Amino acid sequence: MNNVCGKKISVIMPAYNEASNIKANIEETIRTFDDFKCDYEIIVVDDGSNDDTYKKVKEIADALRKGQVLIKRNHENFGKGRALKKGARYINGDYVIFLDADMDLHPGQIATFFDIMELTEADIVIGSKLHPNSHIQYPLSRRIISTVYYAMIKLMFGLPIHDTQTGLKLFKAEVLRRVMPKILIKDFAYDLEILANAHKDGFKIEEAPVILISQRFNGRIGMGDIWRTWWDTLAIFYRMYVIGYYDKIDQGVKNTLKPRRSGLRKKRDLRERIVSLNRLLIG
Ligand SMILES: Nc1nc2c(ncn2[C@@H]2O[C@H](COP(=O)(O)OP(=O)(O)O)[C@@H](O)[C@H]2O)c(=O)[nH]1
Ligand SMILES: [Mg+2]
Repeated sequence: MNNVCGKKISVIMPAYNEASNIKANIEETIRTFDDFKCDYEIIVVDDGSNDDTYKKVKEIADALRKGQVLIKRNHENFGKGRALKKGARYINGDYVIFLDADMDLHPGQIATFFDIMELTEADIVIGSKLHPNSHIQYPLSRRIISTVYYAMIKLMFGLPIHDTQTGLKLFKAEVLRRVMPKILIKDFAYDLEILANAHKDGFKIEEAPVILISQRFNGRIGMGDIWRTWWDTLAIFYRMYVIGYYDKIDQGVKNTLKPRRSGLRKKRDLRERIVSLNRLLIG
């Protein structure tokens, strides 16, 4: 972690109806990053909450030094993906952290993420509930659904990861500057859209263990959400390998950023994915 402390960290915190805990959670995040002795900013995106989330964050932001906590707001609830995309427009840091506002995942864990980034020379380190060293209460049903889903993702996108959805992630800022303008999905599978594009663009992704304190397993995620995630996953595949949508956006954006290894070749990649899918579906 010491090696990054000359650099600036931007924390993007999407928040939807978090009024009851947001103040304490931001204060805890501030304490954590003060302890790291790094330069940081916290960008809270209030995602059209219908409680006092915005008001509470504004009070904290106004009481602190300018720029330490920024509050941005969607006037309607557009979903977490869109909230993250909005937050990414305001980053000033060299590193960017996605941190859920509900603090199920304590931000102190990010020190390990930075260590993994340094050791493995990764561009992105994502928290993974399925990492062997993770401490979580994860119901067996969710574990099975996740395992099947990530096997599919490996086949479809070649993504070498076991969990896209955990709400603690670390990026080098250039990854997001390149990838976020391409993101279309607002509420389901936006993490996959970000990571699949980063992987395709040649950025290296590693996983980190997480300690998850409590999660609303049965609260906000239902069967409908699982189907929507699956449809969104197919839509990402279609845009990436069938119509080449993301490549077109790349060509349209004047981009000076160069990923470290060249992106996967589209045709060869598509062929490989289709062969693996056929093998899976037909046997
Ligand atoms: N569910 C949900 N969460 C949102 C939305 N926009 C922002 N968030 C924030 O995203 C984070 C994760 O939400 P949560 O429901 O806890 O999801 P989970 O931890 O993946 O089960 C929380 O900090 C929410 O406040 C949204 O539209 N829906
Ligand atoms: Mg949560």
